[in-house]
This record gives sequence, structure tokens and C-alpha cells, in this order.
Amino acid sequence: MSSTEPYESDPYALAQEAAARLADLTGVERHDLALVLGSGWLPAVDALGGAVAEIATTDLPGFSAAAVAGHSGKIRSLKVGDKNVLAFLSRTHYYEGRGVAAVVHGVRTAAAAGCSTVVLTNGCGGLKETWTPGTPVLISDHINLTGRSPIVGANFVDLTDLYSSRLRAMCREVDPTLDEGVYVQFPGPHYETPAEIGMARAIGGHLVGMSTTLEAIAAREAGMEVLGISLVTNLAAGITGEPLNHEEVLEAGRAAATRMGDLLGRIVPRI
Ligand code: 8IG
Repeated sequence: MSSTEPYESDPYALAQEAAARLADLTGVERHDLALVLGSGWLPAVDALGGAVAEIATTDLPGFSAAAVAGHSGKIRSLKVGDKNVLAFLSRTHYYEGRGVAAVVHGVRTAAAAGCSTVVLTNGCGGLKETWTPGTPVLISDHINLTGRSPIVGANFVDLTDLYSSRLRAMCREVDPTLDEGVYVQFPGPHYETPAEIGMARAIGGHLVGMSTTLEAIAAREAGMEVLGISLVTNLAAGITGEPLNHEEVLEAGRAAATRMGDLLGRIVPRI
């Protein structure tokens, strides 16, 4: 059996099965909105409150255990205003080598659970020096340097306005200081070289990370509206001359928790 089993037969049917089990385990029949948490975002969702149920991702078909420190392998159902929110406290990354279907299984499960919107968050490196660690930036568009797609076959999904301009405008009404940028996904798990950051800048990138783009594509395929928010946790390689480390990422998340929690708390009810 290859490492990409069990998605190979039908990843959409597997997502349906996961959604049915999710409804059983949480007691919540349908969810409205999904939230996928990146590095440094867990404290923000804790600040949001409203937890109704929390389950282990491994209790659902198709999910495997979380592999990254600071990523808890849990799915939380929470009530924010009148919305049933499905928060993935961890994600599967492309660099784990489980295949692209594993990377997007959460988003497909959320779609099968009824979610019409997904908020994809991440921790990332920033290319603008004004974006000090702890700065949230709206994703305006992406460049997918994995060279992969979660879609198999001749399904030519349109990615114009992938990161909803409607939702971005709403976010800027909530917080006019929010900046926007183009997110460049590298395959990882190593950080970039300074020369690669030079390339990211040259091709129009402002943010660099190891997630989000494949999930956004799968969400659009599923007909969901996508909002992407990056938390800049470090300046990209070569900008400060200091080495990068994962601990600084987690610390930036903890420091920004109140602001991010407040931001999510004001955005989610308006989606
Ligand atoms: I957090 O500087 C975080 N994730 N590729 N580069 C890449 N991913 C990241 C970075 C970064 N910071």
C-alpha cells in the first residue's frame, strides 16, 4: 500500500465519512465556517472561547497525528455569535510527505460538514521590514511553489479572486491597519536561503511559508469562500542576518494572541 492511501480511491467520499463522524462526535449536525490554525494561532482561538466540543483528529477517518510542536492534533467545535465554527487546531503540511490529498483532507471535510467559508491562517516569514513579528497580514493572492495541485484530472478550477476581496474588505473595515500581501508557499521543511527570499521578492511575493496554498485551491474547488490571514512571526531569511528558529515563531504567536483573538472574534460573526 502506498503512503497516499486511503485517499486514492475517493478523497471526497472519505471527507464525507469524516464529516459524518464529526457530527456524531461533536453533536453538531452542521458547521458554517472552518478555521485552520497555523503556527502561533492556537492562543488566538483559545482567546475566542465558545468551545462546544473537542475531538482528536485521529478519531476521524483520513487524519493522522500532528507532527509539529505548537500544533495540537485536535478539532474544536465552537459557537461564535450564531455560527458553528469548526477549528482545526493543527494541519497536515506538504513537507510531511503524506501526499497532497492528506494536506487538503481537513478543508474537504469542512466542506462536507457544511462550511461555506474557510479562514486559513498561518505563521510565516515577512519580506517587509515594517512587518515586525506579531503583525497580521491579509493574503491577497498566492504563488504555489510546490508545483502540485490537490485536484486530479481535467477540472480547470478558476483561481481569480481566490482570496475573497469581499472578505478582505470586511476585515479592513474591522481593522483598517491590516496590510495585504502575496503569500509564496515553499515546499519546506527547511526555511529559505537568502537568495530564495530574493527570488520570492522578485516574483512578487511579500510573505513566505509552508502551507495554505493547496488548501485554498481545494477550498475553491469545493465552492468555499476563502479568507487567508498570515501572522508574520519572523522576518524572512537574510533580512536581519539572524538565523530563524521555530521557538521565535511560537513566542510571536503567544505575544500576538490577544490581538489575533480579538481580530478573529470581530471577523467571524461578520462573515
Ligand atoms: I512561522 O520564514 C514561518 N514559517 N518558508 N519561511 C517559511 N516558512 C515559515 C517561515 C519562513 N516562518
